[in-house]
Amino acid sequence: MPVDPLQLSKFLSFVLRHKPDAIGLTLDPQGWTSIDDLIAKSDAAGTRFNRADLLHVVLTSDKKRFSVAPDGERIRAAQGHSVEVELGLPPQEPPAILYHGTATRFLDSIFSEGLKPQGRQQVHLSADQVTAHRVGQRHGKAAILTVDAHRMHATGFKFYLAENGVWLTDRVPAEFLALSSSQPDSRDRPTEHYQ
Ligand code: HQG
Repeated sequence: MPVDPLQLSKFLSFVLRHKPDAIGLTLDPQGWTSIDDLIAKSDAAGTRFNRADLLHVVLTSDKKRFSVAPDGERIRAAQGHSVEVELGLPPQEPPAILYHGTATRFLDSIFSEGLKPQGRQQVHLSADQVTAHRVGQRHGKAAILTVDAHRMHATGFKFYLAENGVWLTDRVPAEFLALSSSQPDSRDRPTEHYQ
């Protein structure tokens, strides 16, 4: 039976970000795992796909969720982990303003506690509002927050750019947050990659 790329992508997110042990897989400290091992262990657990199916998902993933190492032998999720990983990304100077999409019902808590990684390893930010809006909509009525990344960086906070264009930081104190007044429009193109 042909492999459904969406189902395979969801399965890969599950094992490479959250529950590698569900199929007996081990990630190295940077989150990489052997492609051969992944295929074999998935098969043993009842999810059958081959290398071509996997590479198809890697190449066509709308958000470039997965990265293949230069040696072609290993794969990891680019970001979004709840398991502890050290992606080994170098700290980078961020754009002056970054965006975070959330749901309106979280705003009171966010403005009192700041942005926290919650179930993930880091807070996820985007360079454009369209992406932030889409991320926020996953949780309910979307609200877009602006993050004064310039001032955070100048204060000593570290920022990392994941392989798929998502910006990561450990937390965002409330003093660096503001509610964005503008709605995303068609001139604000997403920076994420599309098929
Ligand atoms: C919120 C998707 C209350 C935060 C996306 C968010 C992204 C707080 C939720 C990636 C809070 C966590 C990550 C506080 C943060 N009080 N709520 N103090 N601090 N929150 O899913 O950023 O499609 O873990 O605003 O595109 O929504 O899976 O994080 O609403 O890149 O590839 O707590 O996941 O990528 O939700 O999404 P999440 P996220 P994929």
